[in-house]
Amino acid sequence: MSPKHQTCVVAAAIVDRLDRPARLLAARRTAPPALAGQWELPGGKTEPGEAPADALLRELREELGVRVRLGAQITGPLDGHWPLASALTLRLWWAEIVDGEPMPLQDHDQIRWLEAGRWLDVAWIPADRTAVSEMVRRAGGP
Ligand code: DCP
Repeated sequence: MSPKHQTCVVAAAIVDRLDRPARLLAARRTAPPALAGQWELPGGKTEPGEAPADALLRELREELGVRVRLGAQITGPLDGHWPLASALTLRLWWAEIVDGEPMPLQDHDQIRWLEAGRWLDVAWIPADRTAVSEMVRRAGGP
């Protein structure tokens, strides 16, 4: 399989504004049982042949009903990716909503805007907690 056909997981740190993020969107998963009730940065897997950024735009449209503009990638320690519990890794981007009001349409039963200083206030999936902690640290935030 060529690398471009390899599945990766993509997700977005959706914030109120890319140039000065204050609020961060968290979404609570409904499945699988091991992850249900935990919060994540919304996203999902790329489909065969799909570019990661395109997959992310599709997932956010399907799961939350929004169209977003992607900002910079938020780089993790594994060649820019973040480790997941599975063999897959996560690629993460900053994003800002350009159309639509986010709603939990599939895979989630709740979404929540976390105010500045409260980005760690939900029960994040451990991989996401690592990334969000690092985002807060890099921003010099609380
Ligand atoms: N994941 C994560 N943190 C995120 C997004 C995803 O830890 N911010 C993990 C959870 C899953 C895996 O990545 O173990 C794949 O994510 P999804 O189940 O959301 O992806 P899909 O919905 O695309 O998968 P499928 O097509 O298998 O339903």
